Amino acid sequence: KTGFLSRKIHADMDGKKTPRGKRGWKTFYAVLKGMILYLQKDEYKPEKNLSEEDLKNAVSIHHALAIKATEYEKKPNVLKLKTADWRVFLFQAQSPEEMESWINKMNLV
Ligand code: I3P
Repeated sequence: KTGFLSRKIHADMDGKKTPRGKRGWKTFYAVLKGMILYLQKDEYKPEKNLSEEDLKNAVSIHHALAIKATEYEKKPNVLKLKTADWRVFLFQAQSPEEMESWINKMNLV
């Protein structure tokens, strides 16, 4: 699955709240491939390799849990992803259908 997702990092690897200055929203072209969610700066181009930045932003969704972020009311279509290493991300999808679809696909692996 691919599509645009805006990401907010809510908690870091230790489960602690992400510090101020690093809590902003950022839009990526997301590619869910196997157990990895790639968050790329630009739309995928087959002739181009992933940049170092893209690899750093990739998230393992093995043993992760995706749910609708019902408690987050500032933006619509936001899902919450908790990873196995205790990170927490918010992702805003482009429609309610897209959000549901991302949640289902993320929880499938
Ligand atoms: C954050 C940025 C986010 C905001 C967050 C701020 O600042 O303004 O948009 O989240 O608030 O800390 P920075 O870019 O300097 O990290 P919201 O959009 O959800 O308000 P928060 O700390 O209450 O999460």
